[in-house]
Amino acid sequence: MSSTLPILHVYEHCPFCVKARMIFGLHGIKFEKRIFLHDDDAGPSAMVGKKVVPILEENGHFIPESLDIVAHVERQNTPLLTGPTRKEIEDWLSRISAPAYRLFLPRAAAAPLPELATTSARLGFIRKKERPDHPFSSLLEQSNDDLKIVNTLLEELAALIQKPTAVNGTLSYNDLHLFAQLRNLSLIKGVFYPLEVEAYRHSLSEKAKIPLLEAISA
Ligand SMILES: N[C@@H](CCC(=O)N[C@@H](CS)C(=O)NCC(=O)O)C(=O)O
Repeated sequence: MSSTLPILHVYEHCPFCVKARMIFGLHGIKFEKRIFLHDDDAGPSAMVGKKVVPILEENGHFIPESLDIVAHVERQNTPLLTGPTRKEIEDWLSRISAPAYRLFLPRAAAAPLPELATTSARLGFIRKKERPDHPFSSLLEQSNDDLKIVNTLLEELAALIQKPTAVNGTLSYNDLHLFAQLRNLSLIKGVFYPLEVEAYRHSLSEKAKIPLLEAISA
């Protein structure tokens, strides 16, 4: 019998995919998670005309764009992301983005991720993401400096978290963006989580049914 569950096509390391997965998990809606190999250009292109994830496949229709997927699920159910967003959270996310990405990228490239399960997928990922002026080796050499920045920012975040279940007290779009970033950080060893952040990331992981990446952290 063929499955009638919605299908989310994702990469495991992709923060945009985490946002799409979160909205299903938070609503308690079952879906099938399918992971493209990173060098499979044809699969996503056949669905939405370009190589991109996440893609929601539902009743023969394909929706790309994480926030369009989120809006679609919210429209079809009693909305959950009803809380206000806060500029402090958006500012915090933009400040952590560069150091977090420098730490994340070389570790993701070496991690046992399903989208990198073949040699050609992994090599393709490295070729696409590694910049000649910033080779992964130099990003790794910079890790201690970046860890200091990230750990200081996490101290600041602790003071901004209003409840472990929602950064602003009630679930909002801020929680999607924040948890997606924190989940990526969980791939990095040496990140220190103040109590408030630790409680928040575990609570969201559980509520959204998206495991952190600690088991494969480096
Ligand atoms: N605006 C899109 C961005 C999605 C995006 O950039 N996805 C990345 C993966 S994290 C992607 O598919 N990049 C193509 C690639 O890695 O080849 C969204 O929010 O869904």
